[in-house]
Amino acid sequence: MSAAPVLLTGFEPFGGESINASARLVAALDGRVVAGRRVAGLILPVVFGAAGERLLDAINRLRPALVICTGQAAGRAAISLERVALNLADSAQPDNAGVRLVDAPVVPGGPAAYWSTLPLRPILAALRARGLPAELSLSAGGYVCNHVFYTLMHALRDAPAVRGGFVHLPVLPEQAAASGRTPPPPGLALAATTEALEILIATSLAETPADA
Ligand code: PCA
Repeated sequence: MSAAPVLLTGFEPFGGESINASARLVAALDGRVVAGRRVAGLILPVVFGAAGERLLDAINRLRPALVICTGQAAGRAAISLERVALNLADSAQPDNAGVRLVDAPVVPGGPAAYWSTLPLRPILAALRARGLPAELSLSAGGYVCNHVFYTLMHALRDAPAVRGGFVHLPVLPEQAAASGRTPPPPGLALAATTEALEILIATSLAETPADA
């Protein structure tokens, strides 16, 4: 039997854009072998509820050893390692199905929050050692990314051997240039985010106990 894969997710474009940096990242890494495990890429809809359902389907089907979800956060200058998933959907922006949620739980009756189970400090150190811009982040926001992050951590709550977490990415340089904003948002090249995710996956697998 081949080793359990790494599940890597990104999102379709949203907010009127034609590109999502996280989808490009997933396309670049899908099928690659990192630290002995195949990366299985999955693009999620930017839709409350449906995104989480697609993620859970993939987890049940693939039985991954590690799950990393990614999304784009325009305005961030560094690869943001999200620390905490909140049981809250609250956003000014409607999702791609036109739904806007305010003060809504992700899982009714669920705990207020879950911590990421990725080894964030070793990942941060490894990324910085390679000259890649990275930071710890205290909030994944109240939109679909946090919704997916909470759905993931809730699903993994009884599977301590499977680490999971969420990473926000800056936009790509071409998105920054096309934004029309002055000043443009900071951009980070696909080559850099791809290398960063390989490091993140390898570090997460290396920090997982062998008997897990
Ligand atoms: N970013 C959004 C949702 C999809 C994405 O790539 C967010 O930060 O919630």
